[in-house]
Amino acid sequence: MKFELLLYIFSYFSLSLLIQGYQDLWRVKRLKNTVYHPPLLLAMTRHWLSLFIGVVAFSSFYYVKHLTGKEVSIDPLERSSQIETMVLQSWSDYVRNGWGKDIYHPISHQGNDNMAASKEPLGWIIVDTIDTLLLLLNNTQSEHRRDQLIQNVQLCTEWCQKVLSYDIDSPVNIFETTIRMLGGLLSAYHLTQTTANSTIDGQVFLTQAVDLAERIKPAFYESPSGIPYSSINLHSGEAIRNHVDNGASSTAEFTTLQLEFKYLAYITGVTEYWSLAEQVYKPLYAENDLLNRYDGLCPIYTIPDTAKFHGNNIRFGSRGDSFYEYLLKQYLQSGEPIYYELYRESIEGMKRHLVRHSSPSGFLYIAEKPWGLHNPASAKMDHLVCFMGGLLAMGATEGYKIEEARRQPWWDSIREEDWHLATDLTHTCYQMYHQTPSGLAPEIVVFNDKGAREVKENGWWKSPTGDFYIKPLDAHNLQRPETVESIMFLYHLTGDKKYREWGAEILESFEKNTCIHCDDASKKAYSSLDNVINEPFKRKDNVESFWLAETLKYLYLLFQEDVDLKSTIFNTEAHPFPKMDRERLLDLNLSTGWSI
Ligand code: DMJ
Repeated sequence: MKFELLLYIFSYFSLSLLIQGYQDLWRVKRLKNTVYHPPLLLAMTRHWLSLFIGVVAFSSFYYVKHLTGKEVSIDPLERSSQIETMVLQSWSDYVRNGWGKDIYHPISHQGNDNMAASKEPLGWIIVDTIDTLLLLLNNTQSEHRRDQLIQNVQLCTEWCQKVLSYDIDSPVNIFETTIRMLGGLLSAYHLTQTTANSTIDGQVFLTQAVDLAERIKPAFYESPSGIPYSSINLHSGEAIRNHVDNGASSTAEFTTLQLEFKYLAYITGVTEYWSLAEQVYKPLYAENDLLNRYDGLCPIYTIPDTAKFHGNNIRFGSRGDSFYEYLLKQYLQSGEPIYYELYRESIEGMKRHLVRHSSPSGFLYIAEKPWGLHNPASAKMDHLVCFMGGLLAMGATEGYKIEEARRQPWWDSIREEDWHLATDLTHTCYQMYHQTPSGLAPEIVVFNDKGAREVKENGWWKSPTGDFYIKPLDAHNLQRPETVESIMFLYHLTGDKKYREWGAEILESFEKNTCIHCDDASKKAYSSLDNVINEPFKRKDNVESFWLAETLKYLYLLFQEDVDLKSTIFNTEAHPFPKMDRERLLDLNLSTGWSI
């Protein structure tokens, strides 16, 4: 704020200097009509100098106002306790008014429901949140909050012991159930085994995880290609095709099960979990000639029976995103080189076909190819794509701090290029928050890019810099994590406090514009937003489990010290797993079971 005021004053003076210089110039020019007349030269110099100062001052002002962060306090301890309070408020509201339900409406406290059609709970919110509570428990400086956290972890543990049963007689989505439930149980188990707090016995989480995995397992045996259909009945083991899209499964869905099943194989020694999860890749790459015909970029649907792609829609947003994420993360988790090579191919494909820039600021974004690789791009980008900043940064550095990574023998110009894409994309995603009136990003934006096909229509909201638009139906905010996820990775890989400032600014916007009962600490909770543009920002009466599992967790990690990204791999739902030990992998005979 102070800096902005200074720039205002500076701009004012340079403007008056400019006017004065212009008057002098005019006066002297009228007197002597020669360019070499000394007073004329002086007046001209004054004129051009003031013009130059003015331009610099105005552009700095513009830059400060639209492209950099607002001044926010970034005391990490203060921020950590703020986030602990937000987690506990959001969570306690759920415990009071929605306990045990998979779907929760924080405004009405009504219409609570469960994910499975049979109405039995899967533990959607409870299981997804346990490791966030454990993480806070291990780091909080407050005695009072520590007690609250212990009580709540115990509550969850008891619920998992006494109430939770995955013997559910109705279909559930394999991907969502794996990343949230299997992932949540495994990371809860991992954290209870490795943290100082031994009061929690995490065995129940592993028992439930094994039971759930056994119930999902038949899905891998059902289709001729080994690619699972999209759902499975957890009681009968019947796998069920997607009812729409010609029975196609989302490509990102069956390629986002591997970290969880491989980690389970690593804990239990059951190699079947490993090989089943891995079996999807060979047919996918072979049947589609994915590296040659598609440059490593997948259309978002695949027919499970044939392993062939369905349609031409290629994007890093919904249904495409975590295919790329799990290629890299499998390499980081187990060190299998094939997955880095495949990731590399995809990223090079992305650079060749999808990386573009907006006008006028040149924000880097990842475009879509809805009509196939060799047809025009669309300038639309889902907020979901914003995880790519963190992923590219991790792919370049493998979790080493950037300066250290640059000294490694494997560092090269390609990684340097990936690194720059990572920082530029994260900046773009930050702008998607910074430029809206609520300070929160919408679900989807369309970039101002004449070279990409997306016709601007009346009624689209235009960002202050003019770089992106928001369509009325895309203006909601589900409290998604992807931008703060990338910001968290970039902070710990660089130590650059700018990232904490960005994170603090976004945190403030969540705090201010997604709270409900905002002034009553005993009832305060948080909810999604209907619209990030029009004030007052209307709440949506909906909270997704990833608000507690991911968004608040990544924000919390942003303000912790010494987060070791070399030894932790976050699944796509932000559940942390440990990097696998090579010796143990060899002992258990767990290794890549296929080649290209
Ligand atoms: C999460 O459930 C996972 O990150 C998934 O991969 C896609 N995104 C949502 C949160 O936005």
